[in-house]
Amino acid sequence: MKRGIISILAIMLILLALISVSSQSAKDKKDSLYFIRGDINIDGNVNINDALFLLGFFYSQHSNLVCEDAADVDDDGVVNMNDAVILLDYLFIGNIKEIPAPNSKDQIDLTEDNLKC
Ligand SMILES: [Ca+2]
Ligand SMILES: [Ca+2]
Ligand SMILES: [Ca+2]
Repeated sequence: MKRGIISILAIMLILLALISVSSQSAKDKKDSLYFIRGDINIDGNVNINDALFLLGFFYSQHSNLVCEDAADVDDDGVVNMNDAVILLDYLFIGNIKEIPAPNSKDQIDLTEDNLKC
């Protein structure tokens, strides 16, 4: 009888552990998936402040990228000056008509890379 209760308790503990692990990985996935490309300062909009934020990241030691994926404006898997140039072109010149997904919260990054977000 006692053994039966211990077995049930053990199974419940294992189930609880599995539930917490799976909800944690779902959360990690969500955090890494949802961003807006070009919204480099993560305020919900893509505008001049994002280009300035990226330039500040390159030229000052004081700013950090919260989401590297959002700063990878051309989605080539690397964050560099070209991303700032493309963002400025998209915003002000218009040769770049659109930047790769995600452009809103209901889209995801369609390409694999080693960037963190
Ligand atoms: Ca922004
Ligand atoms: Ca890039
Ligand atoms: Ca990507």
